[in-house]
Amino acid sequence: MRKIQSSWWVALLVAPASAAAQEFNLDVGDATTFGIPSSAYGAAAGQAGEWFSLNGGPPYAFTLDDVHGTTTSVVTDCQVMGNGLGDYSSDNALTSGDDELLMDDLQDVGGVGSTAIWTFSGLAPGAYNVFTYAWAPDVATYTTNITPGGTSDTQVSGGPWPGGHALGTTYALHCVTVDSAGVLVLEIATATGFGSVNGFQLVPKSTACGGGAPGVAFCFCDGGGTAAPCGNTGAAGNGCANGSVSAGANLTATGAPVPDGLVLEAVGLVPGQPGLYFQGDNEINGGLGVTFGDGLRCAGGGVVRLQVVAATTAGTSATTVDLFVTGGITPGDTRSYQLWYRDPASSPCGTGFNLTNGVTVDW
Ligand SMILES: [Ca+2]
Ligand SMILES: [Ca+2]
Ligand SMILES: [Ca+2]
Repeated sequence: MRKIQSSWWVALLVAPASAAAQEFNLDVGDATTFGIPSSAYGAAAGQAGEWFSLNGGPPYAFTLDDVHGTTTSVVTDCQVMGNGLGDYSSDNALTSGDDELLMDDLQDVGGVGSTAIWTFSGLAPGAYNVFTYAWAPDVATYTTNITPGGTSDTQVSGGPWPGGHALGTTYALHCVTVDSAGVLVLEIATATGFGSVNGFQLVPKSTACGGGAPGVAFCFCDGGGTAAPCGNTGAAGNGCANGSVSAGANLTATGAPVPDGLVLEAVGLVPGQPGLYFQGDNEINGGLGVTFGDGLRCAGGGVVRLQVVAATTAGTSATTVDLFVTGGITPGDTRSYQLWYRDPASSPCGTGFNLTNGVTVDW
């Protein structure tokens, strides 16, 4: 059971100032027991800076300070439909430190059927990564749905404490484009038990949501960089020639990097043979790669094995895992990708394996 912990507030009007900086760290449902996190705390977004307290229950009407501690002209409002309550806190036994200060206090959205409509007004137009913390410290089965206004992009969040922030468990992540009206709306609805809103982070993006090419290809075995291991040069833009495709295999990235829409796709593989999609922190040898098996290894450093996928009879494959989660990505990271694949019967150089070109993605 939950109950209201602190009374409603009347917002204090603060003089508006700069509209330039639009990075916000917001702690919702602040209780005396669990104050705001330290300014060193970046949470899931990796965005350190001042945390601003949104407390007192609906309508949570405040004029926000940004992460630099500067008062902005951005104001918040929260309207609740259903049996929504107010501030609530519960000391989850597994949370501590700054995680606890953000997550162990929250807005109780209410029982199933209740929705909290959060509105942020006065934002600078542009694309934002919006982190909505929605996790119940008291009951692991409680879950919350988060949907940006005017969209059907609902994400669910909740579950046992994962030991740190995890997409889909402690938070939802949406890329939202704010137009010239400067308004961001989030509809936060109870999915099971009681819904929770622990806080928000708004992180401006330098690129549009889902716009542009999500990855940049590099490290080609086409004679323009590191030489093919045994004269098995591939076509322009591809990896080295394999036993099935003399042009070599090609890797591309499609979809939106954030939150979780990115897919890696390869063509020109040896039909039916498995390949390992992997991630590295760096482009090797200045992006030219080094000889490895029948091909060039292009991505390296902090290697993460993402997924093993068998090529189709047409010599194609694609990832199906969530690359954001599997790769342990924080928005703003740059990572390089490549596919290592088997060529056991027809390997031109006799090593039995080969690789695609590399692709680098700015998340
Ligand atoms: Ca707090
Ligand atoms: Ca705790
Ligand atoms: Ca909180």
